[in-house]
Amino acid sequence: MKPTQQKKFDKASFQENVKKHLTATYATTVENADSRAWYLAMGRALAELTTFDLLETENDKAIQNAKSVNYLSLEFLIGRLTGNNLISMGLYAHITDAMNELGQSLSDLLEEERDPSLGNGGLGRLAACFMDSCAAQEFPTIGYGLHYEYGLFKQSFEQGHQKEAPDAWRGVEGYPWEVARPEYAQQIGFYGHVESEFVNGVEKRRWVPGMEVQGMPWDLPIVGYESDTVYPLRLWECRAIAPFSLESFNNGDYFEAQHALIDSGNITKVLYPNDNHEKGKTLRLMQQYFHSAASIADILRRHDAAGHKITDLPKYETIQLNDTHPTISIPELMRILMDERGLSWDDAWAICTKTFAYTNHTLLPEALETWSESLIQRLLPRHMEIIYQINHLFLKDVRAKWPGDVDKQRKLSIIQEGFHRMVRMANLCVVGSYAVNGVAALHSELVKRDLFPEFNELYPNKLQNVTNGVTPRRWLKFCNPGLSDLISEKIGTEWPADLDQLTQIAKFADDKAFQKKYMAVKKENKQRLADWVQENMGIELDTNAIFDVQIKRLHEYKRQHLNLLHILSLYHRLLNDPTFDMAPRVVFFAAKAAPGYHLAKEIIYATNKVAEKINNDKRVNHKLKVVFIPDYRVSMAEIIIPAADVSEQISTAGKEASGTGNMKMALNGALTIGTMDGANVEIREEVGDDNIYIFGLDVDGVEELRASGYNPFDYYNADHLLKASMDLLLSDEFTPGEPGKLRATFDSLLDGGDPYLCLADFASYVKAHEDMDAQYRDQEGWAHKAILNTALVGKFSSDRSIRDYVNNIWKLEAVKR
Ligand code: 26W
Repeated sequence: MKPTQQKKFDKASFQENVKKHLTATYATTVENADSRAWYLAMGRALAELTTFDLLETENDKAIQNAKSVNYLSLEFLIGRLTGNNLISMGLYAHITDAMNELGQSLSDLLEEERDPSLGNGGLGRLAACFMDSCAAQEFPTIGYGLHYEYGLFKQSFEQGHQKEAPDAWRGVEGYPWEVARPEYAQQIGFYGHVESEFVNGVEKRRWVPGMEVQGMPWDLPIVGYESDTVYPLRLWECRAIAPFSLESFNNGDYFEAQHALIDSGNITKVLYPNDNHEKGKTLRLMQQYFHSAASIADILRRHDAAGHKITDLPKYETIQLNDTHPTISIPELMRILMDERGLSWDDAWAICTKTFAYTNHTLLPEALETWSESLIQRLLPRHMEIIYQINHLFLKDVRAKWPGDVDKQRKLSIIQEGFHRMVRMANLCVVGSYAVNGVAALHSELVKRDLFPEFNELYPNKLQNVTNGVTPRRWLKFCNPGLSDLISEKIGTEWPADLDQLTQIAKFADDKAFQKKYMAVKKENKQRLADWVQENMGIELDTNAIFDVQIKRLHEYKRQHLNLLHILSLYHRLLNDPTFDMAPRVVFFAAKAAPGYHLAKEIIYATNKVAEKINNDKRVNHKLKVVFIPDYRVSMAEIIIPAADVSEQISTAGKEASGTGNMKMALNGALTIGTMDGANVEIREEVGDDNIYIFGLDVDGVEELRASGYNPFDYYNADHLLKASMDLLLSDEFTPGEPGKLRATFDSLLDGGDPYLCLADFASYVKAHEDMDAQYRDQEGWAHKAILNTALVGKFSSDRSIRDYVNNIWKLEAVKR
C-alpha cells in the first residue's frame, strides 16, 4: 500500500483546525457549538486534507499524460461522504480519538450529515460505486454530474399516502466536502440560430445562441482506498452570467433583469424524480445539454492544457455515457470539432466514434428516451443539423448492408418518422459510440437479441456485457463493521481491496464456532435496525423473526405488490388455517414512488394500510409484522442491508437489467428469493443453487405465456389461496368502514391484465417462501448458507466491473502514485 493520510496525520493541528472552523467558518465557539456545528467544522477540516491531494492528483504529469475516463452521468447517488472518506483515508480510528478528546462522539457527528441524494436509484448509485472503484484502483477518472440545489424528494407518509417534500441537501451552511472551482467555469448557450459563411469555397456553420448561462463546477473528492489519489466528482451548477442584463439593469428595470437570473437558476434547481419513465420536458433537455456542454468543454480544456493535439483526443480521453441522458454530448463534440476547431466532418466523426462509449441500463420501452425534433430544433438548432447529417450518413450504411429494405431503415433510423418526428437517443448513442454495454449477462443478451439485433449485425463486437458491482468499502467494511471484523480475524485485512479473497471464509461455513459468531453479528445488526424502527416508527420488533427485505424504487415491474400478496396469504392462513405454522417474520419495505406514478403510490398506500392492521392485530402479530420504512436513501440502506435475512429480488424475468441491491444483501449474508432476472442469474451461478431460492417463470416462460394469451383470471379463479388473499384487498379489512379503498392494486392485477404476471408467479413464490421458512428453523443450516453467500459473491465488487470496463472497453492503465 502507498503512504496514506495516516502517516501525515497530526492530531493536534487537526483539532486546532476543527476549532478554527467552528469559529471562523461557523461563527460559534467550543462552548456553544451543537453537534451540527461540530460535524460541519470537522467535515471542513477533513475536506482540506483531501483538497490538497485533489490538486496534487490534478497536477500530476503522469496522470495528464495517461488516458482518463470521463464518466458522464445526470445522477450520482453518493450518500454521505464523511464516514466513507475516513475509511478510505485510513483515519477512522484517529478521528474517533481526536474528536473524543474534544468531547465529541464521531458516530453521533456522522449522523448529522444529510445524504446528498443526487440520484433516483440504481443508475445513480452505480455511478457512485464506480467512482469509488476507479479511485481505489488508481485509474485516472473524472465524474461529471449536476449540482442540483434539491436532490431526490424527501418522502413521508400521511394516513398511508406518500407525501413529497423538497430536499435541500446542502443546508443553509453549504456542504463541507465540496469546493467551488470558479477558474473552470464555462459558458453554455441555448436557442438562437445558425449562420453560415464560405471560407475558400467551404461552408462553415456557426451557432449564435440566443441565451447564455454559466456552468460553475463544484468538486467533491473521491478518495482512493488507502491511497493518496483523489479524483474529482465535478458537479455543474447553472448560474446567470453577471451582469445578467446590463441594459435593463441600467434602465432601472431591476426586476426585469433579475428574471434572467431566476431562469438560469432553474436549470439545476431540482433532480427529475422519474426512474425508468421518460416525460419529454423541455427543462430536462436543458439539463442534459447544460451537463454535456459543460463537461465536454472541460474535457477539451484539460486536453489542451496538457499540450495534446486535438486529433489525439481518443488516445487520452474516453467518455462513458451513463444511459442515454448525456447523448447530446455526441453532436456537441462534433459541433466544437468542426465549427470551433475547423476539422472536417470525417475527421471529427473519426474522433467522436473512438471517444464515446454507452451503457444501457434498461429495456423498458417507456424508459427509452426520445426527444421531439422540433424541441431540439428550437433549443439547439446546430445540434439538430448535425443529428440529421449523422443519420443521413448512417442510413447510407444501412442501405449498403440491406439494399432495398425500407423496414430496416425505418427501424434503425435515428429519426422516428410520424406526425411528430422524434429523435431516438439510444440509436444515436449506438451509432456514435465505439462500445455499447448492458449491465448483466442476461440483460446484455437481451440488448443484442431484442433491443438492437440489427445494430449487432451491422457492428459485430460493438455490443458487450459488463456485469454491475458494488463497492465493498461502503457496502461491507463501513456499513457492517461487525462482519468486517469477523472476516478480517479469519483472512486478514486485504479483502476490501480484493473481494475474491472472501472465498477463504467458505471453509468456515460448517465451523460451529464461526457460525455462532456470524449469526451473532447478524443479530446485532437486526437489533440496530429494530432500535431504529422502535425509535422512529414506534413499532416493536422481535429480532428472532426472519427479516425479509425489499428495498428499491417502487415500480410495477419490481413487483412489490407480489410481495404484498404473499403477506396477505400469510395473514389469511394465520387467521383461517389452524394447522398453518410459520417462523415469525417481519417484512420490510422501503421505496419511493415517482410523484406522478399513480399506481405506484396506490401500492404504497395499500401496503401501509395492510401493515397498520396486521401490526395491531393481536391474533397474528407475534408471527407477522410489516414495516414500510419512509424516505429510503443510502444512509437508510446502510442500516437495513446488514440486518437482512432474506433479500427480495422478484422482478418479472427480463425486466430488471441487473439490480445491485441483490449484490449488497448477498454480500451481507442475506439469502436471495428471486427470479431468473438481471444479475440474480449470476448470483445463483456463484453461490450455487442450494444457497439461493429461485422461483417463477424465466424469460422464455414469460414469452411463452404471453404468446399463448395470458389471462390473470384463470389463476385467480383456480387458486384458492390467491383468490382469498386478493379478495382481502376488496373488503374493508384494512380500511374499516370504507371497502374498496385498496382496489386500484386489485384491479391492476385482474381487469388491468396484470402486465407483470404477478398472478402467474404467485404459487411458485409462496412455495419458495415455504422452503425458506423451513430452512430458517434449522439455524445451523441457515448459517451455512448465509456464510457461503458472503464468501462467494466476490465477483460483484465494482472493482471487478471497473477492471472489465478498463480491459474490454476503455483500454487504459492505472497510474500508481
Ligand atoms: C428518463 C427517465 C429515466 C430515468 C432513469 C429512464 C431510465 C433511468 C434509469 C436507466 C433507470 C435505472 O436506474 N436503471 C437501473 O440501473 C441499474 C444500474 O445498472 C440496474 O442495476 C437496474 O437493474 C436498472 O433498473
